[in-house]
Amino acid sequence: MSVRTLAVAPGQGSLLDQVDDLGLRPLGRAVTRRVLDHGAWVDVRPGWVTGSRTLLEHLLDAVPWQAERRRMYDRVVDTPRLLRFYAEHEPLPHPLLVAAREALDAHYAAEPAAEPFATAGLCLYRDEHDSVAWHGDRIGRGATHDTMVAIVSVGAPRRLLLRPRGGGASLTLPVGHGDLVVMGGSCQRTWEHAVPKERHPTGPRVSIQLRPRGVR
Ligand SMILES: O=C(O)CCC(=O)C(=O)O
Repeated sequence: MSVRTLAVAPGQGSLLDQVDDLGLRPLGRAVTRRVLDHGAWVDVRPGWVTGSRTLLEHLLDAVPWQAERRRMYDRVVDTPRLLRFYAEHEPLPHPLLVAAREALDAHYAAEPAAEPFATAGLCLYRDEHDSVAWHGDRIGRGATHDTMVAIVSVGAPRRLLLRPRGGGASLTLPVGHGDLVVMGGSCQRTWEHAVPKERHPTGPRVSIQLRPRGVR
């Protein structure tokens, strides 16, 4: 599916997106952790990818985006975003994603639930109408074991919401322009996350989710 019509409007990126070369800033102490209830945690590293507008434009063009269809009652409908899943050992669509995966493996090597990040799920939110509903990544081991899911965002900022699975106040993380969020501990089974639709016009955002083997 071509998404060439989603070209990024001039001035749409942040200033940093436009002036910096494509690259990765250090992780280290720039990563801040928020400890959540029930053994979950979330790490944030704003602006991890520099020059992320270049990466956005490349991914919009080079990734063979696919629409996914879901049954809803008696109808089959398109899910409101485009997707492409890269299995373990499948070449990734840009070398920066390989560098990001290696940097994350090194940074999180000492975590109790450390495992190499193996797969990459890419999602394209074309505009403010695209979204993903509340869910945890509970296909596979995320349903029973602590794990980590790293999300790198390029393009227009959206809101990533997290809430305890049984209900409770949600927290909101802005994600776009090269930001990194890592959900860890029990987050996939005790918390849910969502990217809601927005009311105001929003440009494209690509979310790159890196997961260990057997987590989806
Ligand atoms: O857009 C995001 O960053 C979240 C995507 C997500 O939760 C998923 O695809 O499972």
